[in-house]
Amino acid sequence: MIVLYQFPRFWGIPNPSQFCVKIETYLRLAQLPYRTETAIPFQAPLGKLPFIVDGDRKIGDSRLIVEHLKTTYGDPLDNWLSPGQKGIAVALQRLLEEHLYWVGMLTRWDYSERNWRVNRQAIFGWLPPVVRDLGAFYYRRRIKGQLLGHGLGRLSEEAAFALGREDIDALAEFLADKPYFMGDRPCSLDASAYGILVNTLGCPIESPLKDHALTRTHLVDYCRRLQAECFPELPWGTDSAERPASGDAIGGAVHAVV
Ligand SMILES: N[C@@H](CCC(=O)N[C@@H](CS)C(=O)NCC(=O)O)C(=O)O
Repeated sequence: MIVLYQFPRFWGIPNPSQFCVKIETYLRLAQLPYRTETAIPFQAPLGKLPFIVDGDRKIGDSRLIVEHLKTTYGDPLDNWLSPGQKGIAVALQRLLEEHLYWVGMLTRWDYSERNWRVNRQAIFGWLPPVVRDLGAFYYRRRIKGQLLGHGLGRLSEEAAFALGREDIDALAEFLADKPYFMGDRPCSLDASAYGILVNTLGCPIESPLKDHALTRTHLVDYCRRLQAECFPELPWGTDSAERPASGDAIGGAVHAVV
């Protein structure tokens, strides 16, 4: 069985990591049985979560994981897209994962001390005290360095959030009144979009980015619908800055498709 290694659930959403939500959503949309294990990035083959173990293969990076799943188990999510639609889906995925994601990282790791405390509790709170404190110190410095490397961390907060609002508006306009990003059926882009968006507008990290996303109500409805379809065990709107989500908070859980 596929084993998905990720942070524990928190905040009433599938995961505080956007890319972990993406892979768990993909597995559920594609109806692939899997189980989860908690992990820290240090254990991952590429130093980042999520990663999966499938038989004798250990694979990191959500894009490579999806590629492996498609090659090994078929491509029920994207096989109906035309080449042009596939191109648009890749472009939007890059907007989400390579740009909007970083605006979200800014809100968690560098924007306000209150958000940092909330983020710290979600990402490191489940670890033993010494590992927790060292991990939080090390990774905060590391992520701030990544933000500088990306370039977004060099902008004023005002400029960075203006770019983030543009991303949100582009997504909202493209989604319009469709149930899923590419039409009437979900595709792998929806796994990515839900992962980033629910971690923007559905978690207790407060920022001008979240405030703006909440004004695009059909994006909120979209996240609510995806969560109800893919994670019915997580009722919408029960997010809390303090407590893990119900279900497999720490340890492993099996999700079998029947
Ligand atoms: N491109 C990677 C990004 C994964 C990623 O950035 N994961 C974060 C958690 S959301 C992480 O583990 N960061 C730790 C680090 O960068 O040191 C993917 O698609 O999987």
